[in-house]
Amino acid sequence: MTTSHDLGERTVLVVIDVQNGFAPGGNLAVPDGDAVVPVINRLAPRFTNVVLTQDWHPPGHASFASSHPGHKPFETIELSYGTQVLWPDHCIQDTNDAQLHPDLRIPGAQLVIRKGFHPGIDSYSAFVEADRRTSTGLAAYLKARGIESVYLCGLATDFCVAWSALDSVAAGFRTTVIEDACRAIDLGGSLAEAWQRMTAQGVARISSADLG
Ligand code: VGL
Ligand code: ZN
Repeated sequence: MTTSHDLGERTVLVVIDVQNGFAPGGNLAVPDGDAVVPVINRLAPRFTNVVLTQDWHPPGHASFASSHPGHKPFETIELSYGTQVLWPDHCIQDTNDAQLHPDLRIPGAQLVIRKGFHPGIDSYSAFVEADRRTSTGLAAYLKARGIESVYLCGLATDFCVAWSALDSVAAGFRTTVIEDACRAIDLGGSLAEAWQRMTAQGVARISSADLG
């Protein structure tokens, strides 16, 4: 890609859910999830603005299979707001599983946005929760700071990164996903589907090498 990338004041890097729970040994381990850490550690200092997200569920959260007797992780069910994939218990507030990965080094990160804390609503997106109404406040925060362009990386490409990217476009930000700084869960073709949807909505797909 020959486009030039301005990583300055009007741009933010949003680092999605780089937490123990999504790394090897975590409760919802993403294959090779910890491989994003060194890539993101190199990228982050190049951006003027960096924001992190943290999946932050209360015990008994509606997205947990354990909250729905007779259901198992990775099945889907219908909740009031639509279809929900059921997950193993993960990223429970204030547990080790919910902590940011210990090797993540982003001292300059300006905001940690926690999501998924409403007991009955999941939130893959950093912007709008799964009921598609409840805002996390992130778009308003970024707009208040004059941000126009959002770069995304982290875990997992096909869930929290993709949903965040789609909502970023919908909120009016120029939106780019840094593919090699992400890893996917890939449930039943979800990764290919996520890229199709992102590309169709105008999300740019780059590699960290494209940033020069
Ligand atoms: C995520 C499933 C459940 C993610 C979070 O970070 O992609 N996926 N909670
Ligand atoms: Zn979650």
